[in-house]
Amino acid sequence: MKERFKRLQIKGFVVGLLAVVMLLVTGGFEAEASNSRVVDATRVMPLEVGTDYRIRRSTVLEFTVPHTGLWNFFTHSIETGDPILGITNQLGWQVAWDDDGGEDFNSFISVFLNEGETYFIFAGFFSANSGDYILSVERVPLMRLNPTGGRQNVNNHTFFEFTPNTSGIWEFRTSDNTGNPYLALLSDSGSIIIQDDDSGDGLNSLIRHHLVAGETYFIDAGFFSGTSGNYILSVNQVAPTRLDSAGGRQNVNSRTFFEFTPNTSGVWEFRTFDNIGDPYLVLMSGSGSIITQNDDGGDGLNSLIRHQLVAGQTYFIDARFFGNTTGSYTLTVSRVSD
Ligand SMILES: [Ca+2]
Ligand SMILES: [Ca+2]
Ligand SMILES: [Ca+2]
Repeated sequence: MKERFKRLQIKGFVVGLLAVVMLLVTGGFEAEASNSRVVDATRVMPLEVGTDYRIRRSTVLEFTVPHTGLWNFFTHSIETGDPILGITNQLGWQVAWDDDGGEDFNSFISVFLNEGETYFIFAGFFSANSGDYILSVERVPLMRLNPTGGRQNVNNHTFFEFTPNTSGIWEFRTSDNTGNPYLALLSDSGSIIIQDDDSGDGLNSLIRHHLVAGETYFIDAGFFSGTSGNYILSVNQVAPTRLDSAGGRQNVNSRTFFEFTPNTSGVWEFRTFDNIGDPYLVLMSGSGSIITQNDDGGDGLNSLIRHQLVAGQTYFIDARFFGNTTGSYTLTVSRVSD
């Protein structure tokens, strides 16, 4: 297993290096579209959706992403040889690579890409310069979640698109699992907002986050480290815990969203103490944008936020722990003199 991993790592490096070198020399490699389009072998040719590319020599193709989402690059119909695929971005950094992720010796890459960005696809052969197979690309259809939330069965790695109908705290929870669920929440540009492995019951995942109505998010519903299984994904808006408008104290035993509408304008203090673990506080406006956040401004690992608040306006306090850690603490909210 270790030997195999080592071999894969070396192959991955070689694929990346080859792709960069081939980009530097740009051209001289031959790809032939099976739909008999004339190919200019002196250029990096574009890779297009809906076209099969017959690869007979190591080739670099240029792919400009037509829609944000999950894309599959895969080889099939091998006549001879052992396909390998690599993807590099415009800076030459390797994004993904694969040797035998498909059936038999075929390569299979599934990767989240953003609209308008350009990538270079290296289609080659393991320990050989030639062979004969077909390369194709397809967009994985995104499942659209109901804007009011709901339940979905997840039987394999699935990307959901979610545009909530109301702003607030939304919860993504897995249950009834076989295997080890893993969830990630992504922005519409594909960057990870937050991810979680086991914050739910047992191996289940649980994410709570403030989402904005009308904005698009992606949920990467998968399994830990490429394992498989199935589970139910539940998406619900959850009511934040309401703090007294005059302040007070609260026990925090897991990540909690508080809603706070101060009764007087002025500087308010949010302070953690009696901590187990590493508290982390985030103060947000009523629309969910971050006003300020603090990790260790209090005693030891405790958090401390002082900020000018306006009477009658709603704020959220995301009372959590550093990173994905857990613990408990007491949170006090009080008006302090200027
Ligand atoms: Ca292969
Ligand atoms: Ca898990
Ligand atoms: Ca801290």
